[in-house]
Amino acid sequence: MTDEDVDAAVRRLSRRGFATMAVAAAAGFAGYRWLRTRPRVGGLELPFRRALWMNESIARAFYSPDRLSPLFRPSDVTKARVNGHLGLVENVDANAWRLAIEGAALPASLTLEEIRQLPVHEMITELRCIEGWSTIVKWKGVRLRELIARYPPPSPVRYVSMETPGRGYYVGLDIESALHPQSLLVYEMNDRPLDWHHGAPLRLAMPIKYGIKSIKRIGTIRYTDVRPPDFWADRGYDWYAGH
Ligand SMILES: Nc1nc2c(c(=O)[nH]1)N[C@H]1C(S)=C(S)[C@@H](COP(=O)(O)O)O[C@H]1N2
Ligand SMILES: [Mo]
Repeated sequence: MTDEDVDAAVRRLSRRGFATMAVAAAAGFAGYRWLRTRPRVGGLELPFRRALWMNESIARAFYSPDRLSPLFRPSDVTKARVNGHLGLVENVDANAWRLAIEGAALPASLTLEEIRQLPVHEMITELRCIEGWSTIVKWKGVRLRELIARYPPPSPVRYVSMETPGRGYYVGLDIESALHPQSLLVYEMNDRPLDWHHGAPLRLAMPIKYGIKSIKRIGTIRYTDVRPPDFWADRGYDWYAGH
């Protein structure tokens, strides 16, 4: 698919979006009341949830492992910002921590040292929060696809889920996005080891998706064929969350 095809498709969609708005406006308050009384799926009325599902199918059709999130220069790096402490703890003992990989052909429990032995990848990318702000961050770690290749599932799977120890925060990822070359398991941020606010000892950085998916303090990675629940999707946000 060329950029022109994408542009044309987006134009068609925004026309369709405009038409929907016009109908909604004409329907007025009755329509609004109808919408608000629809059954809810994941904290969201069904018609809205359907719109997110449609967005997802379009985003997935346009997905390509070659489509990279923009890269930045070291001088572009901004002051880090902290957002969200769900599932985090202040006193992290990196020596006691393990990364569990569940659903793998051979179950694995890795130390931080073992993860640091894997091929290192660095990138300077944008962390975009759905709240509307963004930062430019230098990340260092190992590609998720490298870890998946070394500890693969027994047969191909459609999803990967990740959660903090204790499951205070959890995300669900489609396998295509998990295998994207810019999906990185990170142990250093802006040339320093991660601190606990940013998810020590290991977090995800996934610039092809909104910040909600970049889970901090990963405890478990699990392969599954069933779409995994996701903390913010359970509270009304988009499950796919690509941008
Ligand atoms: N464990 C955990 N991971 C999390 C969150 C959280 O609350 N808990 N918040 C998410 C959100 S909404 C964003 S925008 C990013 C922010 O990452 P930062 O604090 O390193 O800027 O982390 C994501 N990962
Ligand atoms: Mo966010």
